[in-house]
Amino acid sequence: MIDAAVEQLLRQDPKSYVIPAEVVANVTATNTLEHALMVLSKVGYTRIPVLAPDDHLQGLLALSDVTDNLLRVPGAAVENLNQILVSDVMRPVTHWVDDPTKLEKILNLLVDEPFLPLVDDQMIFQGIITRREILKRVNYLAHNLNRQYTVTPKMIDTPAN
Ligand code: 2BA
Repeated sequence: MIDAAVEQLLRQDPKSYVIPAEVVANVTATNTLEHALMVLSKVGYTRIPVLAPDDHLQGLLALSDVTDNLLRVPGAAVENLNQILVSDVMRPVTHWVDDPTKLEKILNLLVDEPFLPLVDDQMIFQGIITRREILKRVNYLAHNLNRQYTVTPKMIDTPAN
């Protein structure tokens, strides 16, 4: 369980740590890997969501999924990637959240995941919650806890004489 005071401070403004869908780089499952490589190179992110035309979250695509295919055939050119679709290589989404205020789950999952997709109850993509945005909130907490709460240690160590 997260301490109530910590949770209250971390989720003071859940919107502040959700990157909305409109600004999240993505590809669709029917895009070719050539197109996906262009998108990944342009945005600079190593892993992005794969969406259906109706914005359903379908999977995740990592840069390494594309380069693995490129390097599989010695001497292959980037044009060869237009024979392969994102749907052929994308990874399933194993972790996501449907409520940005579920901080316990979010903090636990972000230990191992660089970001978590946020979806509605129909799996329609709403945005992402990244490690960076959550760390910004943790930083805020670290600097503001004692402005809003009185924090006193339960036990005070007295140095031995
Ligand atoms: P990565 O692409 O592996 O990026 C790891 C961290 O490197 C990012 O952490 C960010 O601090 C920095 N970074 C990488 N590329 C960047 C860029 N083009 N502009 C600014 N910073 C960049 P987080 O910000 O915590 O993001 C964690 C992961 O979330 C990223 O992992 C990426 O997979 C995804 N992500 C973040 N913002 C995204 C966006 N707008 N569109 C698509 N995916 C995004």
